[in-house]
Amino acid sequence: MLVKYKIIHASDLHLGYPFLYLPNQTAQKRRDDLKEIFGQIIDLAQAEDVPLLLWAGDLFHQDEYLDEDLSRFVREGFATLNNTKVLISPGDSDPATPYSFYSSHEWPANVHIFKNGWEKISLDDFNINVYGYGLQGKEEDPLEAMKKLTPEDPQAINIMLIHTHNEKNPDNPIHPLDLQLAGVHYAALGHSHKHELFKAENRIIGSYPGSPEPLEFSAEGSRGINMVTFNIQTPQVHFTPISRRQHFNIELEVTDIKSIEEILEKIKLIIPAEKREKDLFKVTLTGALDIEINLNTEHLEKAMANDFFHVELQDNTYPDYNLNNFLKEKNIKSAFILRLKNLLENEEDPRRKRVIEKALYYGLDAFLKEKVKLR
Ligand SMILES: [Mn+2]
Repeated sequence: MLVKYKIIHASDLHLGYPFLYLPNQTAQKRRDDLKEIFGQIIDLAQAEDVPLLLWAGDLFHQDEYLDEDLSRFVREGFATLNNTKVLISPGDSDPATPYSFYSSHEWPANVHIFKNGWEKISLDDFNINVYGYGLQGKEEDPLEAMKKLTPEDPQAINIMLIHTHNEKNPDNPIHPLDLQLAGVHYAALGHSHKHELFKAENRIIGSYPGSPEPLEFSAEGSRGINMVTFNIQTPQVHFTPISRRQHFNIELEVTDIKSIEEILEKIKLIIPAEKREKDLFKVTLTGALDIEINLNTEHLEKAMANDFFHVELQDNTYPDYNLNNFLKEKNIKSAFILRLKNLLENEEDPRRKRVIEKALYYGLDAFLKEKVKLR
């Protein structure tokens, strides 16, 4: 008989994340968002009556201190899942050290935390074996651990649960071959904050669900968790968006803009009101800025603060000086411009180019305004 069921595969919520790039109050709201997302995952597990909730590490972000309330909140949440076995493989942000929540707190009976090398948990009713491996410190190499895994029962659905952080080789990506060699039907992975599917011969063999809520500006788009079903031993992965807010990086070209007010208007025009109140925006101003405009990003951010959940500005503009006109003058100013233009043309490194560009405009500020505006 074919039993129809779904399992949840989630990872990298990073509860307690500091959000250091945000003002304190906003950072606190974001930490509350993470708790809310945790609650949503619990609700989903209940609504879908999942027999398994797999957590592939970095549930907590416990770098500096342990928040007892957060631990209680999570344990109470898991305890409400009467029909669900919760399996956790700790990650590099929440390794199962002797002082971690995982080792020092009492967890509900339906929760199992992997922290002793490879362990197997079987769900006999569903013919599922989950092989889990938890990180206990930051020095372990999950890839090496994978090589030691040998699933015992080829008739069962064999799942591997692991957080793939690799201290010695942080950029070493997981290769589908690594997963194939592990000999499992589905690798429930954690660590990458971006959703990713791994396939071999057109079959899904593993996946990163990614972080269910974006943590950084580089994480654009909606984020979520995996709902996994099995057709005998073949997994089907349904990525389920769940994130509360999104990050947007927006560029605004200011070349034809005549005032600060116009910049504000343009930003509001690009970003609809409902998104302003909800999402997080980084607006990068580019192009030639009218030299009459006195741009102070901090003031501008304050002027917009009431209309936005979070907005920050990056000033990448350059002053709209007419260099060709200056060059006609044949004086110390034109000699300065000529010298720096020369340096610019001969420089290949984009970072050094930007430094020379800045020097050029700082110099011109000094010549023309007798005051240098840092940018
Ligand atoms: Mn991680």
